[in-house]
Amino acid sequence: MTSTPRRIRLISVPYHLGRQGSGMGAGPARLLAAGIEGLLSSDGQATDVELVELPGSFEHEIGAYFEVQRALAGCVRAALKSGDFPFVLGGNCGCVLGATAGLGLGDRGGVVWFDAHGDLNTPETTTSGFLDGMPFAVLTGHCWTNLAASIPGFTGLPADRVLLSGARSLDDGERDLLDTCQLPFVGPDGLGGPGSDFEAAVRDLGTRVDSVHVHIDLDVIDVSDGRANEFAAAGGPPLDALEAAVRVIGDQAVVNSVSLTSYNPACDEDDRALAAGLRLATVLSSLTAAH
Ligand SMILES: [Mn+2]
Repeated sequence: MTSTPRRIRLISVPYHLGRQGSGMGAGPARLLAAGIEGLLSSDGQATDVELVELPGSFEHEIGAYFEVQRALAGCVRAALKSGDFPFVLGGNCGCVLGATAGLGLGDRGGVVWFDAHGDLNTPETTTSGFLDGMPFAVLTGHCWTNLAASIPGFTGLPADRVLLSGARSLDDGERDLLDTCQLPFVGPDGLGGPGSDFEAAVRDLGTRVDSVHVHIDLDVIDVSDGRANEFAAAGGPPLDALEAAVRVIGDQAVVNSVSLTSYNPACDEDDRALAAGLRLATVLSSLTAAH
């Protein structure tokens, strides 16, 4: 689908587990310093940068994690009101919660989620206690329901309106949840452009949704293409296949917003994950056309 590019609102969310600039929370600033804004503007598309900041001081990790999402939801809503396309540069995957809440996905909005992991743990299944191993389970209404409801505009999505893509590092509890709720899933080998399993899955998703939020956890890239964060995993898709998959979404669906998250510069000694992130950001920016 082609049409006029929209002005991009680059929303930087430099938080990880409620702490500013810590670990993956340093990712957005690194991507900005590497020139992501200029890159997105290079095809003549105007780009604005906005920073999400938490009011007050850090008290509780879980509370702050959701407070970041409440602030992000407000920024996304404001961007849409101005007619801009929300492009979230997030510390971690929790940003999908704030982004989709700000959009107000209603009855016909969906999410395409790229990640090496499932992010489908719950407080009952996690063995590590890692809160950012749970946001996909939160999005689909399986846990933290009170806190999720505190994000203005948040509604849990039924499993048939999401697509998990590229995941290969799933805990037993996450596999159980994936199976029980029959959440649509394409593994790393199925990613690609026209004719791929991924394209078929996006087309199928398109029968149930009118528009999608596209989320990329940068650790979806194979570790041989760069170490995006401390959870980087082997067995990922070739970068070309990943790029082709992101492009094919634009052929099959209206993209309402995007998020690129979970880049920890401290893990990326040779800056190759950074380069992959910038490459994927450019592909994501090609999905911003107004339909
Ligand atoms: Mn993730």
